[in-house]
Amino acid sequence: MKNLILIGGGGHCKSCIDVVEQTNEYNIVGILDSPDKVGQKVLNYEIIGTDEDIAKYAAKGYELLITIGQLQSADLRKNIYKKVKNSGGKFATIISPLAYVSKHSRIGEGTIVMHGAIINAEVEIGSNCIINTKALIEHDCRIENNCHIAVGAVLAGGVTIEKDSFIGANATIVQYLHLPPKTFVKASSLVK
Ligand code: JB2
Repeated sequence: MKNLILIGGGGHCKSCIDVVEQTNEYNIVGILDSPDKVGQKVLNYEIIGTDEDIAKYAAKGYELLITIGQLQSADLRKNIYKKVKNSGGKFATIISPLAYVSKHSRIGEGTIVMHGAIINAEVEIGSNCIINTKALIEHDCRIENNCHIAVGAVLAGGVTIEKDSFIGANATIVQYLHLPPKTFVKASSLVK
């Protein structure tokens, strides 16, 4: 088992913990959050420090995963990503055993693919992304860094989502659309 530190101990963290536990690949050492939350627990895991401790755990060779969600802006996750990289930290890439991920796809570091997601052939997903529960990413899609594809969203074949974007729950993006950086798509939208 590899040691893992989670960064951010809110609602998204709970969903991430469930996915990490199902992989049977990681020992979750603890969570980093704000100073006032140190000592509290999220599910069975303790908040053991703050972002000031990232370098300490990176030096021990522990892997890290950002477990803060992303709705309006990617900035917080991007800043923490930089902090981990500057500390020489290694990101985990987490794939739920209950997801289907084509062997002909590529997934970047620090990205989590959650339960029930489907990632089809020739898909490329960047770093620091959330492919949330039951999202469907069809063939030949490209999702750049720091994107959140929320629960149940559907990307038809050949869609490109540029960096720092958010695709809301149950939204549908029709085939071969190319969406620019910082795109924000509201839940249940049909984008065509
Ligand atoms: O800079 C930070 C920081 N800022 C906020 N560093 C660290 N390590 N932690 C930080 N946090 C912590 O992130 C907050 O103290 C809080 O514990 C957590 C955010 O929790 P919250 O439940 O408010 O949001 P979330 O990002 O976990 O989940 C949102 O996004 C998900 C995608 C919710 O809207 C969920 O419902 C949604 N599924």
